[in-house]
Amino acid sequence: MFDELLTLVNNSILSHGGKEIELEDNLKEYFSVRGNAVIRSWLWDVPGFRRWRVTRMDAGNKIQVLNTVAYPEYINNHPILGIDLIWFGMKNKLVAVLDFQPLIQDEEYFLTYYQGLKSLKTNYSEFNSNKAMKIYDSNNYFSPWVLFYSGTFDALEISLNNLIDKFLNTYWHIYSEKLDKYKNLSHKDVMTLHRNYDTYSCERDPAHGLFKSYFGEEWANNFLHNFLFPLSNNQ
Ligand code: BLA
Repeated sequence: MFDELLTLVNNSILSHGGKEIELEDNLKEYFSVRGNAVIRSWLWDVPGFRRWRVTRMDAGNKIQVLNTVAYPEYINNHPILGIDLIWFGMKNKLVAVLDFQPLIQDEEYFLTYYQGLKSLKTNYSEFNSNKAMKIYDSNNYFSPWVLFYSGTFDALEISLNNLIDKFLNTYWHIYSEKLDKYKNLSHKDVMTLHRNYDTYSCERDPAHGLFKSYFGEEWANNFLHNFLFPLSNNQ
């Protein structure tokens, strides 16, 4: 169900100079023991970024996932791009979260990098889930303009393809703009904040149980620590 979106994301990366990095076989594609699910991942080397990963899980009418995270180079204190789309077939429930994940919660940082996201959000009132985050802390690595939908897939009135396309373009725009960059975060600060992001995300990742149940504990642990959040220090 997210195949078109996957193509859209990967094509967007390619059109910005992305080069695919070869992954070991069991990360690239892995089937569940019972053969009822497959998880595929891509790792990209993109100018301006130190790491860009994409994951697509297909468990038929049970679960569908598309997840991507882009980490800018350390010399670049731009927000981290994060997209998490999960569809639970039994409940026909869609959780869709898109954000420019801020390295810090600071007014000036927001003024520098969030004008685009702020105006995009005004056109997507459905992505304004007033459900408080339960697993994550909305004040840590989430922006005030996070696009957050939680509801049935059928109730969604907009096209996810259009939204993702606009969202990615808005993010690329930060790179092309000659805006006065935020000055108060050094290369070293960014390194620490990326490390904290991975540790924090790894500790809370609600997908760990899901991966464990489909692909086994050993594979799930390896995937979490060595692919999703390699800088996390809770190995
Ligand atoms: C929620 N994300 C979830 C949930 C799952 C995943 C299973 C719980 C949904 C529910 O039961 O309602 C799935 N998370 C994944 C998958 C991966 C993952 C498949 O990391 C990895 C392949 N999550 C992100 C990113 C963002 C994010 C990049 O990985 C930011 C845009 C956000 N996911 C996010 C949020 C929630 C969520 C905000 C809601 C959880 C809450 O209420 O705190």
